Amino acid sequence: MYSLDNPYLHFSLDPNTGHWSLRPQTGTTPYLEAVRPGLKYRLHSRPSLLPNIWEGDLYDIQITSPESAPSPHGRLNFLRLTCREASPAIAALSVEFALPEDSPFLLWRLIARNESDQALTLEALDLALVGARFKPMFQLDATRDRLQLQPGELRLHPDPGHLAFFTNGYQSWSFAGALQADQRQPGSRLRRFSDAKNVNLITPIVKWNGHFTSDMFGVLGDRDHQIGLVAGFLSQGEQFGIVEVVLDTETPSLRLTAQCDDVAFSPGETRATDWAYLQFIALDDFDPLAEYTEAVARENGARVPLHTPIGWCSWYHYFDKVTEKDMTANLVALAQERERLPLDFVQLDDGFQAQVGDWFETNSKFPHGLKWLTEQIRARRHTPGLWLAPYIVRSDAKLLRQHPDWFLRSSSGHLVSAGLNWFKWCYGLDPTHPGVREHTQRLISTAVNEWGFPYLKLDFLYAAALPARRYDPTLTRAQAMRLALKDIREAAGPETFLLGCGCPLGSAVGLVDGMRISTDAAPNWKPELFTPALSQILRHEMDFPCVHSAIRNTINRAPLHRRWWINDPDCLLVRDHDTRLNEAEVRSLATVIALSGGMFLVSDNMTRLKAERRRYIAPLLPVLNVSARAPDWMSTSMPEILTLPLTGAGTLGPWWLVSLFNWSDYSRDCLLDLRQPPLELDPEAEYLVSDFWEQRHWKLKGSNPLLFKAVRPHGANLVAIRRVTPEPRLIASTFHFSQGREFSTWDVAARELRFTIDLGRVADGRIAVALPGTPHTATVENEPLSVKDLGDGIYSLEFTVKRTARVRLEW
Ligand code: 9PG
Repeated sequence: MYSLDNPYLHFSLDPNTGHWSLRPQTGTTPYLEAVRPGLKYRLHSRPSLLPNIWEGDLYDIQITSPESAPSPHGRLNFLRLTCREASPAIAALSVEFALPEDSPFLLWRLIARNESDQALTLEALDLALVGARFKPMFQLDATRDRLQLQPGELRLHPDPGHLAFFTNGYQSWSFAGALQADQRQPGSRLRRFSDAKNVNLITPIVKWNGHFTSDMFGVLGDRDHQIGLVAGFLSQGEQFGIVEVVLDTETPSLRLTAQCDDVAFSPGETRATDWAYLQFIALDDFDPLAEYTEAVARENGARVPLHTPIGWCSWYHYFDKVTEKDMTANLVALAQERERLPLDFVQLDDGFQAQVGDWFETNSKFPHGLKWLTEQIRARRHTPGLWLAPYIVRSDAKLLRQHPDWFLRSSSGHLVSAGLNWFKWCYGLDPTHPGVREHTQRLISTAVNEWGFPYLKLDFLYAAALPARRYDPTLTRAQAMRLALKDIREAAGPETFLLGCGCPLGSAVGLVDGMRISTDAAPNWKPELFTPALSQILRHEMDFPCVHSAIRNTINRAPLHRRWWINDPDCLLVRDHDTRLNEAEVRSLATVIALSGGMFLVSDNMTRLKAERRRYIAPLLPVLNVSARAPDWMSTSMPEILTLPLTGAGTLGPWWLVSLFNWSDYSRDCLLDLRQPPLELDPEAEYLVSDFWEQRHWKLKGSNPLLFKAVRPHGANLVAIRRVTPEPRLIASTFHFSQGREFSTWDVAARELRFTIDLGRVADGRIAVALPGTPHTATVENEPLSVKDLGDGIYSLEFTVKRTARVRLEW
């Protein structure tokens, strides 16, 4: 046996079979045993024949002695395996295994070589096959006898509990969340119209209960024992990487595949995969995906700007009807209010262009053009942003007539569908075509340098990666997607804020600054289209615009935030006109967006927004840079709990922000046991709970559950929970949803409390503090401040913060 060890993991490689195993240094489970690689290819001359499938029967095995080398993940220790198919060998494989010296994960990749003198096409490289469901039919030994091959085994616990799988959808809008063993992978009824957008078209459609696929990474979990396995890829530069699991027995089956898209594979050529990743985790860790998401960030040199964009977007109120006048009217409203509502970016979305594809011309609704618009925006001290969809073209665009050779086509020469969008068929541009590359780069640099946009929302990016025949036939879809994004970044320059949207996630790490990680929001809770009957048909569409699906992905993809990029949870809609969202739903959306710590764009008509609804915008600013976690992330795709531990100035912290949601269609009680992870409150201690939206507070013993009676359907609560201590302390604040992060100083002396609130905006509000005595002096910015005695040693202070406010209390 050859092995690699670090403080966490023991990896072993069997020199007789070439199969490998991974287990923890301590304990007998979880483990993977006898894991095999696999390869699928075709003879180029006979593309219609079934592919040759080589699954783990390895010959001429050679293993190099361990080597070590530095990497972004610390020093790595390597083992290399080389092997062949049974003779006559057409393909040869090497597998490189790398165990970091001091991190709890395994990395490995495959390098395939065409050993024959025939042209091949490569379909897939399987990085791992393990478990009964991915057992090969049979293998041939060197004398061509049929032998039974060991299927290998994946076991999370000796006595397995309920299994679940966290799936990450292909692109921004695609479903992400946990699925249980008795559920099916969510599918769509709109297949022909929507699959090109929302799913990786090469991934087989799985139909049984407990059979799931995921893009880039997935998490297999045993919920009863809170043990999980993260399986995925560090990058998507070479191929799109897929995780497939079957949870139908106590030992689940796992396959990791790098999709090679039938690219040409000539004699003597080699092709490597991206690095695959495995890690055992505790599902009830506060941040169980930290290690994996950070490794991906390091591998790709992720861009994470310090400042999160805050702004306004035209789409979710005006949609494609937006006019130049709507833009200027909202700009005036925003500029007038910027003291109280500092929404910096003014982002024009879809609706200005002559056609999707014909970007260099505006339509009649924008008579002054885009340069004029950015000048207007800048004149009012706002920052302009623009929506573009550079790789998708609507069937009625001029570009299709002008450059039919720029488009992705099937092997029979037909245009490849990019799905039905805006009720028209759309097609994808070939990002490997020199004409397309020149055109796209000119578009991006025109938008940045001529029109003057330092912020671009780049949408429908998946259209560059559709399965098709490409100008450069040697590139996989993943390589073409990466090329497309690199061209965009190069043309935009390093300073431009690029927001990816409709984009395969793993492809964009290191190239975009922000990424839409959610399904589109909409002014409705569940999917709606034209008529109640049609809406009913769409009710179970997981990737169709609606607030419910936007919330689901925003919660489930929180671990990517500020690691791969800044997460964009999509826009906040708070209006009470032109919407079917009720106030409970608005409150839930506002709460989830605020707790995501991500980008913050409002998409209402700002000239008509009522004061009662502004309370769902202003107190959410400034945004937190951290995101809350759902402790129930593996039990349901719609987590009902969000928790976020915070610290503050002086003795203000630590405290927890907790949100409980009622996603059901009926009002019901919401309850949380505070003794459980991640809060683990002291059952003997006393805590103060302060409800932000309802503006009330109460005391609670750690042994009592947090309980909200009769929460409205689709409704939310948001509370701060702090331990009761004898010193002067904060009870509640209406200035900021975090109830504490707005304080930049908090200094307690013998008979005095001084604090500073830093909001970066003007706000009227109220705070409650507990003090050991009644204050005789109270000032804000050296002006007298009136204090209201609420009893029980609690005092309420009402004042205006003009960006900052220094308060002093003496008793
Ligand atoms: C602009 C919008 C917004 C939005 C994007 C994206 O027809 N369709 O199927 C369709 C799907 C998604 C979609 C638009 C249309 O949304 O996510 O924020 O920019 O484009 O058209």
